[in-house]
Formats: sequence, structure tokens, C-alpha cells
Amino acid sequence: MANPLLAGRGSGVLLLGNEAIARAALESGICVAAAYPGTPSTEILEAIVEVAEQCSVYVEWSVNEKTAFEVAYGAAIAGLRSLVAMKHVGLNVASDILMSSAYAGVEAGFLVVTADDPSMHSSQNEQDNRWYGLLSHLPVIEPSNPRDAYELTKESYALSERYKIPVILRTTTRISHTRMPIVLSGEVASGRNCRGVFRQDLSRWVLVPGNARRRKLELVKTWTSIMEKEGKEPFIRIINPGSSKVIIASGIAFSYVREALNLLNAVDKATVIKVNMPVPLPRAPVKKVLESASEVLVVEELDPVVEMQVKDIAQTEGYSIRIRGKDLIPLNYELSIESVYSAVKEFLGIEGKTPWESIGVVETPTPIPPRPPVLCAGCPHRLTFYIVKTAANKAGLKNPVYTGDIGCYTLGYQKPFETQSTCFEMGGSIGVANGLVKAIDNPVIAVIGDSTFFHAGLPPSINAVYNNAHIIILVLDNLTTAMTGHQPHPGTGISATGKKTTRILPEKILESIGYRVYVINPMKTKESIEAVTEAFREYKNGGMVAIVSRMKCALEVAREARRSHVTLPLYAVIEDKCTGCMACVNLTACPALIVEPGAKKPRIMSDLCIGCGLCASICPYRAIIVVNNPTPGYEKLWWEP
Ligand SMILES: Cc1ncc(C[n+]2csc(CCOP(=O)(O)OP(=O)(O)O)c2C)c(N)n1
Repeated sequence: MANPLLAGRGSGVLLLGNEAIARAALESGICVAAAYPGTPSTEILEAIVEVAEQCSVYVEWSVNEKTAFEVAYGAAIAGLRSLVAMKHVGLNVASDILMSSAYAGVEAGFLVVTADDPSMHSSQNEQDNRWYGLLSHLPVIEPSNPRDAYELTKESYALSERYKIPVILRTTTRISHTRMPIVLSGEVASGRNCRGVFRQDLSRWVLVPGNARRRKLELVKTWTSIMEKEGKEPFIRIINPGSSKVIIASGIAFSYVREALNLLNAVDKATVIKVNMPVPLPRAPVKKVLESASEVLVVEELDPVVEMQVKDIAQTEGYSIRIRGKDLIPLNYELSIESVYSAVKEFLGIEGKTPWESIGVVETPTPIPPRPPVLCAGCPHRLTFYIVKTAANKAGLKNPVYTGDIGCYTLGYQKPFETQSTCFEMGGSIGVANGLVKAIDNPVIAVIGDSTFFHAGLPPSINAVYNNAHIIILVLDNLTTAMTGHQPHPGTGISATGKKTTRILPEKILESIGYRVYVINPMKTKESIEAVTEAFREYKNGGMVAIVSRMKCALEVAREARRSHVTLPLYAVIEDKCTGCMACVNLTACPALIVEPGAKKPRIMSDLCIGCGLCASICPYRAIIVVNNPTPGYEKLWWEP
């Protein structure tokens, strides 16, 4: 099937919000796109990667969001349109350059896409990144659905070039991950010559204090002009003007408001201001509507960013009208049609049952059984955790504290491993270990994934050696960024577009800093336990040690085995030999091992087992064996990127 990202003008295509942003950026003629993966933003770059060569776009997965930002910004100051995408917390990592880029500005359209995650479907917090607009004095554009995202992305490039500043596009999970039919209004150019020109201008590009002071005044002037001049379509729309009841909504909240008004048959009972640019909120059109309003309701997801600005306008203008918002609309988590419907109903003083009450929809009678997330069958992290715990006992490492990080391996916080006692942000495992070890007497083991190590693990690894923080670093190298969908990273030696590039090994970096590094293959369980035990003993004698556990993500191995017709080993429990001690079940927590109701012995589910062999190496009775004929040399799949 043809890629919808390359479809011609006038075609109707079904696009995910993130794909809509990618398509619009391509239509806008971007030459450079960079990102670090993170849900719900990842598909933006993934979509661009697919067509990058045809569209002459340089695309990369950078090591982290700060670098991705700098890559795209570097192109924008040389006059090439560019895009950087990240999840909301990624903007924290890139916030240093974000702030400075506002001062220096751009020479070509530059879009910073932040995909926020209200309700924290896959995040450690639910920060509202519209605040970054207020902090940096940069405009924030917020679409209400994927079609909006498509159109507003194109408008954002124009806005960025009108004012020569970066523009922040804020989406949320529901926008990024919803599909919508879109009729394409532009073409994607191919065969372009994407070369820029860097024009020297020390007063602009070198932010020493004297220059920064001047640029700050420029920035505030730009900010004020945007507020004054952009208070019109496409950044703000007044629907059904003239009503004394006013609802102001931005982002996904607008879609809920529209639906609620339709359900309430109340489309003509309120003036609605659809805010596509919540920061800075254009003052003039809001002021005009407020002049004749009796009461206002601001509906927005998460923080009262628009509400605060509306209240400021009303206060400054001396209007004594009641402005409601977070007293009726939840402050936390995603909004829903139910929550917005109730608020709008109350605001408009409409009586009666909700549609779902009148048709008698009640709570789901049979709740879905909770399914806590588990490490996949064959996950290398499971083997490593088992090895490390066993080795810690063998080496007499007393009560180690495992500082954790973000990735699939975070699941190690659960029983039976409990190899994560903290998890805050990327790189935090090693950073927090640096401080914890100064405060407590326990050994501290920092557990970090390979992608996370490259993202934010290097500075704290260096800090530990420099400042004598006696910690152990454990890098879980599964040769991919598994959690976000298997993007490559520097340790794979493969680029975003699948080309071979320089491979950078974590052990080489750690050795060069001063760690003695033990590289293990956790499939060789016994050997690995020996090596890690030795590492722990060395640590106890004062050594700075690190362990790199290398074995490919099981999902990737299974996929490659299917693709290359390789048969992996299949294990089974031999009933006669099995005593039912349950060591395999209790020590591995592998989802391929099940105990049927009433059964006394476990069984291996053949469609889940991919032959990592951990259970076989644990079984004290050798009751778990390979029962098929694996393809000779299959092990290579577990090792090579
Ligand atoms: C600042 C930031 N950027 C991105 C993410 C999304 N994210 C969570 S874990 C992770 C990387 C996980 O990869 P890795 O460290 O290799 O561990 P794996 O999942 O492969 O076990 C990413 C990109 C995040 N939580 N925070």
C-alpha cells in the first residue's frame, strides 16, 4: 500500500495525529527532523523516517532531547525549516536550549513538538508544557484533533518565520494517537537541495550578557506583537458570537465542549472561543467577547493556563464577571466527555438526565481483571536480575540498594527481583546513586538501560569517579530502545534510516572514565554469576566496577527468527523429573511458565517460550530441557545488533 505520507494533494487519508504533524511538516518543506523517542510523540519521527530519503529530509534519532533540539535548531539558524519532537518530559531535558533559542531566534521555520501525556499512560508525571511557552516567551499552538494538527502545523511554520522565533506545538495523547480522515491540501516536495547558509551575526548568535540583554527586549516585543496581531483565525475562532454565556476551550477540551453542546442541544446557548494559541492568549478578541459576557467557563486539560490569562484580561479591563474553570473542570488527569458534559450542563443551568443516564448505561458489570505489566518471556532483563541477585548473595554484598531508571527494566521493581528501589527520570539511577551512597552504608547499584545510559547516564558516571561516589553501574544492554518501540541508539551502530554507522560501546566509555567493566552474556547464566560475583568482590575491596549485560531484546529476536526462518530452542518441563518445587516459577516470574488450576507442576507455554533457557538453568532437578531442533548458530540472533 502506498505510504499516505506521500499521497498527492486532494487525497483523503486516514492519519494518526502524529502522522498528520509529520505530513504537514513535510509539506512545509522541512529539511531536518530530529527526536528522541518517548510516548506519545514517537510516531512523528518514525513517520518521517519512512519517507526521509524520498523527501530529501535529514532525519535522526538523537541521543537525547537536548541534542535533538540542537540538531534541528542548528538547521533553523542556517535557514532550513526543521522539526524536533519529544514527549513532555523531554522538554525538561531540552529546556536549556529552548530558553536561549527564544532569545536568538531562527532564520527559517522551526517547530518544537511536545506531546504531553495527561493521565500518565506511559509517563512519570503529567506536566502541562504550555507553561514552557510562558517561561520562554514562545507561542504555543494546540490542536483539538488530528486534522487541526495537520493544519496548525503548517500555520506554525508560517508563524515561526513571520516572527523568526521557534514555535511550540503541544499535543496530548488523545490527539497524537487518534486517527482521523484528512483531505490533503498540499504536496510533499522531493529531490530538493537542502543546503542552508549560516550568516555570521555575533550580536545575535553569541548570547553573552550584553547581547542577551538586547535580545530579551526584542523577544518581549515579538511576544507582544504576536499577542496583538495573531488574535484571529487560525489561532483563535469565535463561534456563535453574542451570547452572554461564554465558553473558552483549547486543545482536546474544545472537542469535548463541542460534543457536550451538541448532546445538550445547546449549541446556540453559548459563545465559544476556540483557542488554538493558548500562549500567549490573544487579548483583543477575548476582551471583546468578555465585554458583553455575564459568565465565562474556561475548559482545558490539566493546568489553568488559559484561565489564568482570561482572568488577567478581565481584571485588567475592570470587568466584574464570574470566570469559572478549575472549580468545575478537573485539574488532574485527562478530561472526558462525561466530565466536560457535566461542567457545561451546570454552567448553562440545564436540567435533566445525561444521555447515558437516560439510556441506562451503568458501570461495566464484570470488571476486566487487572493485568500487571510483566517482563516478556525471554526478556534479557529477567536473566540479568536473577544473575545479579544471585551474585550479590554469593559475594556477600549486604543489603544493596538498587537505584533504578526508566525503561522496560523498571518492571524489575516487582517481586521476585526487586532490583529497582527508585525510578524518577532518565539517568536518575546513576545520579541518585551518587548521592545515596554518600548518605547510607549500603552498597548502591545503579541499574540503567542502554538507551538511557547514552541519553543521560554519562555525566553521572563521570561524576561518580570524579567525586569518589563508590557505586556499581549495571548497564542492561538489550541492543535497542525497547520500551518505546525498538528505536536504534549509538550502541547499535545503526542509524534512524537503518544505515550502518559507528557503534559506540558502553564498556569502552566506562573503561575510559576509570571503571573496571565486566561484560556478561546473561544466557550463559553460570559464567555470568561468576563474573558478577567477582565484580562485587572487587567493589567490596574499593574498586570502581561496572557491569554491562548484553543480550538482545526477546521481541526483536523472535521477529528476526521469524523473518530469517531460524528455529529457536523450545523448552518443556519433563513431568517425571519435575518435583513441583516451583523454583522455576518463583525465581523467574516468566509468563511462559504456568501452573494450571489444581496442577502440582508447572508447564511451559510453547507459543510464548522463545528459548532463553533461564528456567532450565535454575531447575535443581534438570527437569526442563530443549524439546525441538533449534537451527545451529541461532545464538547469534541474541547478540548481534
Ligand atoms: C526525558 C525522557 N525522554 C523519553 C522518555 C521515554 N522513555 C522511557 S524509557 C526510554 C528508553 C528505554 O530504553 P532503554 O534504556 O534501552 O531500556 P529498555 O526499554 O530497552 O529496557 C524512553 C525513551 C522518558 N521517560 N523521559
